[in-house]
Amino acid sequence: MRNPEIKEWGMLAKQCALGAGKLIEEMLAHPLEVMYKSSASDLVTSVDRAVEQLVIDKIMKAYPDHGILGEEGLIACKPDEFDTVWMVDPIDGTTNFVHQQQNYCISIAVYHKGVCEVGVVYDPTREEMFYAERGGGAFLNDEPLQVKRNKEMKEALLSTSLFWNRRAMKSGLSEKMQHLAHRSRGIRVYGVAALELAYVAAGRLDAYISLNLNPWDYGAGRLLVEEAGCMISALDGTDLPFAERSSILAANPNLYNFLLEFLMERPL
Ligand code: 2AM
Ligand code: CA
Ligand code: CA
Ligand code: CA
Repeated sequence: MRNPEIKEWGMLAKQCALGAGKLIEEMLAHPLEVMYKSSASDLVTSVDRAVEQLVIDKIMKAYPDHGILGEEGLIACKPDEFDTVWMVDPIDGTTNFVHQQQNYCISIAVYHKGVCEVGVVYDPTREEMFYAERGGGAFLNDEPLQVKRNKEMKEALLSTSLFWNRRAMKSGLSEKMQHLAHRSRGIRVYGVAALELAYVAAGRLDAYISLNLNPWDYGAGRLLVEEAGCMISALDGTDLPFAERSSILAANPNLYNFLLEFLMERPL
C-alpha cells in the first residue's frame, strides 16, 4: 500500500516553494548581496541562504526526524542515515537570478528509502508550479503533463549545461552537441537544470543533457520527467544514483535511445 504520508510531504513541499517565492519577492526589494563560492562564475546570494533556511525551518518543524540535503549546506546531513531525505536547491539558476531576476527556480525533492516520491520545481516569476508524485503523474499548476510520444529529432528542441564543462570539451561531448544542433531544431543553454528538466516534462524541451549535476539539481526534475512519460538516466544509460553527483540524459521517449547511442559512441 502507498505510504499515506507522501501526499502530506507533497503539500509541504509545495508550501515551502510558495513561501520561498514570497520571501524572494520581499528580499528583491533590497539590494542583492552577491558572493563568490569556488570562482567568479560560481555565485551565492543572501537570498539563496535565506530561502534554504526558510525551507529547513518548515521541514524540521513538521518532520524533525527527516534528513535535509541543501546546496548551501545550512544543515548537516548524511543522507544514508535517514529513511526520508529532502533535497533542496533554494535557488537553482543563481547566475540568472543575479543578472536577470528571472529564469531561476526552487527545487525540492522528497526521497524515501532512496526512492524519489515527490518532486516540486517552482518558478516564482512565472508562477509555475511543477509537481510530481511517484506513480501519481506530473502536473503544471494542477494540469496533468503527458508528452507526445512521436517526436522526431528534426523537430526537437534540446538543452544542455555542457558548454562550461572542461571534461565535455576534452571528451568531445561539446562537439557532439554541435552536431545535434544541426540534426534538431536547435539547442538552448538556460543554466537552470531543475527548470530544464521540468520543461522536458512539459514538452517545452525534448531533451536535456548535462555532466556533473548535484543531487539537489536533478532530485525533483527526475520524477517530473518520468511521470510525464519521458526517460532519464546518467549519460551512460545507468540509473540515477541516490544523493550523489551524476551526469544526466533526460529525453522524450522517442529520442532517448538515439541520443544515448550518439553521445556514448566514440568521439567524432
Ligand atoms: P545553481 O544555480 O543552483 O548553482 C546546471 O546548469 C546547474 O549548474 C545549474 O542548475 C546551476 O545551479 C549550476 N551552474 C550554472 N552555471 C554555473 C557556473 N558557471 N558554475 C557553477 N555552477 C553553475
Ligand atoms: Ca550554486
Ligand atoms: Ca542548482
Ligand atoms: Ca542553487
